[in-house]
Amino acid sequence: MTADITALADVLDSALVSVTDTPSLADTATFDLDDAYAVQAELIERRQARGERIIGIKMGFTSKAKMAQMGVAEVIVGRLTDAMQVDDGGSVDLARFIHPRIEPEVAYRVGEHVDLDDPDFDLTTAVDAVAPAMEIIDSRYRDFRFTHEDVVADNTSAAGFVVGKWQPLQAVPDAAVRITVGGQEVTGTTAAILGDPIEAVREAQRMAIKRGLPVRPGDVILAGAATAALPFDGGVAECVVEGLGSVTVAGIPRQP
Ligand code: OOG
Ligand code: MG
Repeated sequence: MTADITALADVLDSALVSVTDTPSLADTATFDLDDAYAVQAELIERRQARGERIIGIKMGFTSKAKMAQMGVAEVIVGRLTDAMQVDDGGSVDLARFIHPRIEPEVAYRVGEHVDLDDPDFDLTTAVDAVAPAMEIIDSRYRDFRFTHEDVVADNTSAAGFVVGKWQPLQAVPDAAVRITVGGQEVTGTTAAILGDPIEAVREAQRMAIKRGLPVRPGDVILAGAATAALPFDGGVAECVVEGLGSVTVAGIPRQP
């Protein structure tokens, strides 16, 4: 039997809109990775119908720390919309989320020339800026418990992100990374991201072509977290990437 893409998208879209978790889809439905990307595409269409704009893509599970924390060992790709973006130094109402976590990211910006249809095109030479960033992830699944297919269907837990000041493109193959929030701190290195976060851009190109995701001038590409994510229950979260500077966001705690 083929998976009912619309029915699976219904479950995840209502979890998103009602800010209520849902059990893993894989508990009760059979669907493969192609189905999962089809569910993700349908969810994105619904967001667009509600007025959101696609402004980039995000890579996931590009580091061993993330793979180990979440139990998925495959690289995944999801989409970023304008409604997810929070200004650097800005604040975000955590009541928007079910059980938000925050993680350090490296962001790349796509330059003017991009053509995924050209076989000689190389996205790593088309990015023109790099910045420290953070991602707020908010799995729609209960207790962040999901399979590889589940998390792809759920647009890779994408919920929010903040990009620091864009810097002229420079290599950051082994830059120290630190994220602090709510008295907790995690440190790591950008080398944890596929050996060098620019490799996540190469992977983004490969997966965007395979999954038919557009990549346009000005788009943001998140390379994937170098460390495990931290709970984001309120207060200021800060991420510092050596050589790139810092980025902050304040979380307004949910009212009891
Ligand atoms: C899935 C999202 C993974 C990353 O940076 O590895 C991700 C999750 O952890 O819920 O964004
Ligand atoms: Mg991430």
